[in-house]
Amino acid sequence: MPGQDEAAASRTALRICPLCEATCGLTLTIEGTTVTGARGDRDDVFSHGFVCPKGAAFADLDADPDRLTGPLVREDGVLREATWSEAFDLVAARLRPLVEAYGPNSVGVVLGNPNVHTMAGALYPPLLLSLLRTRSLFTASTVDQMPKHVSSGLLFGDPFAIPVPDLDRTDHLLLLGANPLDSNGSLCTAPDFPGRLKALRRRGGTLVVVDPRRTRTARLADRHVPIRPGTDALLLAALAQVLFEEKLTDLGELGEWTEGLSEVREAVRDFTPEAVSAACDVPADEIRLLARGLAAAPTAAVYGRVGSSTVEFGTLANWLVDVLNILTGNLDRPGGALFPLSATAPAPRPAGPGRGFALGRWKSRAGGHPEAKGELPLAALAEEIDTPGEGRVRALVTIAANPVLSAPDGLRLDRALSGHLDFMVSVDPYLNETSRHADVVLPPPPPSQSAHFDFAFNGFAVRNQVRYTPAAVPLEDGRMDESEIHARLILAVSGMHGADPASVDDLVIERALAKAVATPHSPVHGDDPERLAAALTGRGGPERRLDMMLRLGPYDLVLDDLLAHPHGIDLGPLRPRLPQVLKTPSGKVELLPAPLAADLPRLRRALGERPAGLVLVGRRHLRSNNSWMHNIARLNGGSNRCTLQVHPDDAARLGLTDGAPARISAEGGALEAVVEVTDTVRTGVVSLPHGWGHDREGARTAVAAATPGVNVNQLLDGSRLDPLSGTAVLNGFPVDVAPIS
Ligand SMILES: Nc1nc2c(c(=O)[nH]1)N[C@H]1C(S)=C(S)[C@@H](COP(=O)(O)OP(=O)(O)OC[C@H]3O[C@@H](n4cnc5c(=O)[nH]c(N)nc54)[C@H](O)[C@@H]3O)O[C@H]1N2
Ligand SMILES: Nc1nc2c(c(=O)[nH]1)N[C@H]1C(S)=C(S)[C@@H](COP(=O)(O)OP(=O)(O)OC[C@H]3O[C@@H](n4cnc5c(=O)[nH]c(N)nc54)[C@H](O)[C@@H]3O)O[C@H]1N2
Ligand code: SF4
Ligand SMILES: [Mo]
Repeated sequence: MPGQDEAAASRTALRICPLCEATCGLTLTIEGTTVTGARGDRDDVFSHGFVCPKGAAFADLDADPDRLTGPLVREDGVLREATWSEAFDLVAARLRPLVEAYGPNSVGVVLGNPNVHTMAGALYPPLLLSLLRTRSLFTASTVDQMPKHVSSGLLFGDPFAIPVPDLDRTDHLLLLGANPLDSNGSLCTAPDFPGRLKALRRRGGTLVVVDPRRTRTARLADRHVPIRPGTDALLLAALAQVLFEEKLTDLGELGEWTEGLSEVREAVRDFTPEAVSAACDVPADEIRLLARGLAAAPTAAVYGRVGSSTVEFGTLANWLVDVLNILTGNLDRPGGALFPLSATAPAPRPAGPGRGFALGRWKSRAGGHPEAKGELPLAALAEEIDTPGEGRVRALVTIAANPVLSAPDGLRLDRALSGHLDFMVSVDPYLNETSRHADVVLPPPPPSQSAHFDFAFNGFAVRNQVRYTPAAVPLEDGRMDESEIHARLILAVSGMHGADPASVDDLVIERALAKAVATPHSPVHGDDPERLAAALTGRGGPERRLDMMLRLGPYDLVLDDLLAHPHGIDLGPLRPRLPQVLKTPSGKVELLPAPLAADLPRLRRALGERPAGLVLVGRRHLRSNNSWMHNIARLNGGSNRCTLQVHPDDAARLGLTDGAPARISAEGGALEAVVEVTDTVRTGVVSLPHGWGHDREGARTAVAAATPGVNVNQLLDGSRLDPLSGTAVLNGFPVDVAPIS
């Protein structure tokens, strides 16, 4: 009976959602080998059943008919289907000789956001980069969180020592430039962020939101401060100034682990509420109230994200966020901002001085931009390709990246990719605005066919926990696991083409164990690396590496523990970790590092600056994710549209009409978008989302192409950067808007 067969073929499987940083556990419904539905896993130890519309659309995303099913190679200018061995043969034949002829920096590597959402993206790029030895590394960090890495590097000596707000226990959250009700949170992994904010309000806590738009998050707050874009660093400096002036600083036990307090007091002296008020467009009295509220709360956390990062003073703002947490004694205490400890982090070293964090160790060839964390600004990628001269980037490897839409001046990059490269390879499931330029496209399988572990986000989670989900359905015939794609790519570009891809994992395991047995504080110190390697369990390289990392980690866990607990293992609330996390030369929190002090005069000059006209900010929509989810009909449309939001007063002044097109122009170019008149944006500010502009020929994303929208980053020419981090200024840049008659 067919009915019975169908029932027998229907089953469920667990899968951690890879679509945003919240890392919710999903229960997938599967018929045969097809995912037909997804709901929140109620037994997940961290997400407890939460799911958002993107996670609920997992089946549609997984089965998108526009996903590439096999590799493509370019022949006579046209991309055609190819076998995997043809594809890797071509990479080895074309890319390796360029490295040999022009040196390692002639190969650019671009790593995009989804690398932090795949196991392959966490496990393989470090080896790729160490074997290629290229300094031409560009990632999504320089259009996102690099200011945080730089400020953490300087303050704590470790760019990954990023404190996260203790959402579930804090009494007071001051949130700047983040809209977790739509983004579901970032550098603060918290499934059901909305529920956690509501719980904060319910237990009598206070939520303050600083955002030029009255976002869904702002609507939940006790107080919304509609700041003028780009001025968060001024506001935060004034908060610090008030704390000093009114003797509200109280470092508590942190005092012992901090140096430079009086220097900071001196540094913020000029930034009084009266001095910053006009630039921020926030009344001085209100700034004083904000500072007093922060100081008076039993526990509090200051947290800033994209809107205080991709701005002119991004690194200063990110630094001041932590300075305020320190001045109020809230860093590293329950209810404040704490450092998570993930299960795959190396076992903590004993406290003591470290090597610190160096900045600007080399500069980019064309623009002279200083490196940060080994990376060059993504905004400088096009000029590194199209500026002639020695050391020019001639070949590009893009992995899970769509810089034509995500970085400033996509048209220039478009031209650089099509006209100035000798070779390009993309690891991407789609043929989109960027990968359409590649000579070889290597598509990973849909997420249901991949295992999942959050190497990155467990380190930024509001609760220590660990979860692993093996692939929910077997790898389809003709597909290649993304880990194997990465391993074969590494072999092809490093002169080892044709070797067994398993040898890549063996090499990493060998290196890691050799280091661990020689490290005094490692749990395997003095042990025999060969015995340890033989003891690793797991089917295949990635699982064996996960097992190894767990064994070398802080919790005495092995892979089998994770397999025995499919809904995850809770490792408890965040705990204080100072001074152990510090790796500064002094072994202390260095409160006023020299590079930040040197950037303060620039901030001081901003006290007197006022934009003559409008400035533009971005926004995110709950049913979008950067550039690559507009191809899912269920997520596209409705309120998820690429409209220019304008305040009614500005619309009246400029003669703009709701629903009618307008022309937006800025230093990098001009665009046309439909106006949406709404008082959710403040006056003087317009908002256009990013990730749109799906009208390029040669891309294969039919649904997205039907409502393409425009690429907001085309308004930029790539020259506006936060100087310390090389991060593009994507928020708060000047634009002109006029009606189109
Ligand atoms: N104006 C403006 N610009 C912005 C932003 C903004 O707020 N405003 N935000 C910035 C931020 S925060 C970020 S992180 C960047 C993101 O910038 P990018 O990382 O360049 O872009 P994404 O759209 O996230 O997608 C990257 C690519 O990954 C592919 N992909 C999806 N899943 C997988 C997978 O499993 N494996 C592989 N190999 N590929 C996959 C997609 O098809 C897509 O081509 O954009 C930035 N750009
Ligand atoms: N639905 C959805 N979720 C996502 C993504 C997505 O594209 N869509 N992208 C993911 C990625 S890659 C990231 S990095 C995270 C980002 O997560 P969030 O940081 O929460 O992202 P946004 O929603 O862009 O929030 C930034 C806010 O800053 C405001 N803003 C702009 N300029 C300023 C300013 O100068 N000062 C202040 N105080 N505010 C300002 C904007 O109005 C906006 O509301 O989201 C992730 N989750
Ligand atoms: S909140 Fe993020 S992780 Fe959770 S279901 Fe939605 S997209 Fe997936
Ligand atoms: Mo991001």
